[in-house]
Amino acid sequence: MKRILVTGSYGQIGTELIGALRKKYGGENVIATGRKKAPDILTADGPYYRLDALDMNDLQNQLVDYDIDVVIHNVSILSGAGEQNPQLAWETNVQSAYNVLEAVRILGLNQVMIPSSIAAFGPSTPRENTPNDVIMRPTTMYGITKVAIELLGEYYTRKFNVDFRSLRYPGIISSEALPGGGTTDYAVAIFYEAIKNKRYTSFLSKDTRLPMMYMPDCIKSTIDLIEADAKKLVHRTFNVTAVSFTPEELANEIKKIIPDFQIDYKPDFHQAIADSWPKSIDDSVARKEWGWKPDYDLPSMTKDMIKKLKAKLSAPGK
Ligand code: AKB
Repeated sequence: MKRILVTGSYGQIGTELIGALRKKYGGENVIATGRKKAPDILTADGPYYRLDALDMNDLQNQLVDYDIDVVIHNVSILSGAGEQNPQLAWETNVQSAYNVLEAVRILGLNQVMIPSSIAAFGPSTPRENTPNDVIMRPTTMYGITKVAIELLGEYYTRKFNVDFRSLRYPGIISSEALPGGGTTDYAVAIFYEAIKNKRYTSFLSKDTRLPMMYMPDCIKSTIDLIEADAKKLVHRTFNVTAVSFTPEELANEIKKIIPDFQIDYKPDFHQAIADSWPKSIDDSVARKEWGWKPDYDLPSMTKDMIKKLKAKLSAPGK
């Protein structure tokens, strides 16, 4: 049985990952942490601790007190927010990841998982079917921090035998917690607006193709990688994806369920970020080394997302 501490747990991924981890490993064995006061969903069936991952003393104390084996370090400033405040993005993303890696090394913990992103690629990377091992020269601060974290984690594996693992998440679509400050966030906001107002203005142009994944696949990939046999891992950082689509294609899929939905396009500063990222991802290395396979495509994701969000938004008080 593992005891897992998750940082940044009230974010888009953490909010749903905590529930899935608690179901699998038991509520008491999954410690949700974050700087803010916990939302109810994170305190219902397990511990929550207010932790700033930049506070190395507190971080190490909690890892010892809770007798942790595995850390999932989800703290991150995303791409759009990172361009608004690059200094904060560097400090938050890289310094906290360094603290976590150091704490895992010093305390001899079993494993650390720190997500990366398709943002780790840049304009000189091939944009179609981007391979796992390829030139990476990102032009956003967020992307630069993700490359730094990948390299740092792999260094800790080579040099100190730390079991570091990382997934390059594409855009994640989910109905529980909103993402904040990302470039792929449009693919979540569009669903809220389609249900509430039947119209949406996209900050990306209609033909901007990006790799994406539905939350159940995101959670599955995360748990599958944590559980993967270390002996089978040749790599430590993995491309993962499920689908690639444009805002126009997503809008057309939504229109099949909400026929009077309308979309228009007003690209803003996010467009340049998206234009520097892959359009589609080759995740064959993850498939080969630990059996990755997504469950959702664009139609099945759209159907499930609208069903879940309609139920959520019609609940009392929403
Ligand atoms: C973002 O848009 O910044 C993130 C990401 C792709 O890592 N969702």
